[in-house]
Amino acid sequence: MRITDARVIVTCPGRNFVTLKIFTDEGVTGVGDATLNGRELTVASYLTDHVVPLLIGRDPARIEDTWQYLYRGAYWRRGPVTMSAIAAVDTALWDIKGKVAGLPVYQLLGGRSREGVTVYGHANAETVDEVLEEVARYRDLGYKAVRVQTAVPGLDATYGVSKDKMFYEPADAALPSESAWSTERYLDFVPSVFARVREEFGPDLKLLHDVHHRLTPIEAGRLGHALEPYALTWMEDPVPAELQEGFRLLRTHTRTPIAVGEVFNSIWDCHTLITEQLIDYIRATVVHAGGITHLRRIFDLAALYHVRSGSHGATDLSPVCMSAALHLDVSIPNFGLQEYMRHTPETDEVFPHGYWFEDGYLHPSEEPGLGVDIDEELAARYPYQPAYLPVSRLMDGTVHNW
Ligand code: EZ4
Ligand code: CO
Repeated sequence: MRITDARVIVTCPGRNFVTLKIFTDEGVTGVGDATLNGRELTVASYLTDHVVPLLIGRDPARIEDTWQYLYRGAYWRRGPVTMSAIAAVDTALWDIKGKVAGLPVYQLLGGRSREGVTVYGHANAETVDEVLEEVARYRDLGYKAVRVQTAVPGLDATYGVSKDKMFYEPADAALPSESAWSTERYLDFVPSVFARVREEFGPDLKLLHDVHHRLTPIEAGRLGHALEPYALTWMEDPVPAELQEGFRLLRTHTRTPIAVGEVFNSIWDCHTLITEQLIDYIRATVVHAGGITHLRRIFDLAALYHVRSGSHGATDLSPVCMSAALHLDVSIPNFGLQEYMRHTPETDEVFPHGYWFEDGYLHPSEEPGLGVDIDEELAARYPYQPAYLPVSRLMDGTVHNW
């Protein structure tokens, strides 16, 4: 079997997505997600201009060889653009392999390790009273785990708080919007939110919170310590993670579990975090971390050090990425949790998929391959629209981490 063509499809059914579709001489096709929120067209160009010409004529069965060819062959290693492009190719090739074998991809990865994939939803609101209602809504839908984010009194906009409750979309402006940040107000307020939520919902519901890279290690240590009575499942991205050694300081100050890695693109971004047991959950994803092949390598390393998976699953990761993630989630031994932000009906229509939600669990499709496709005709009706993520500034105007 040979690859005959590969198309890069950019579409905006409510938000932008970049998708690679690979075609073969035997009519079997495969899809891969290549969406990099706010920088979408760079990956589209990387694929169209520099990767698609290398795919034509290759044997689609050689997944590992193609991965190494694109990674080593570029000479310039790692980075979100390169690794998202490689991820798209890798994901599409796993899809093809599954279809050729007549098996869902999770069977090729070793088969099921669990009955379903535990997912968490996002309860968010302006006030604590409202957020209690949101948490109740997720609990009533069957969710076993809920991320809780609220507005902070005195701040105009806070990460994770959305107008449309089910479809949070931070990339919302043709040019980046800006918001003001105060660490003092945030640290003062957040523990009181979790005190109320834990009191209302009891010990069983898993609670999570995303700090979104806003703190220093010692500030994060203080927050984690203050949250210990409320037994969070994780505190996410407490500090920017370029300085992996920085987590040693944070780790000595709190027993609140830590989840990091949604912006990581390779095993080298997290090898110190994992091998020194500085984190508890690794949040790398299929689309941004080199596809199923490389993400499985990260999860296997993590398994040796008691680190579990907690893959990113925001709306900017397409249903193609979610489909691929679920095949990994259901098969690996060290699965932890999977983030699940629902897509809009327009997005779901452009990407017909076979995964489904029931009673707090997502289930991968049983169809051969990944069980997802892109409707190219429908996709063409939603042209690309520039959309940027916001920028955050301190009260004195200094650029901070969004
Ligand atoms: O801000 O995916 O945990 N989820 C997140 C997301 C990220 C977006 C950025 O594109 O932090 O909401
Ligand atoms: Co996050």
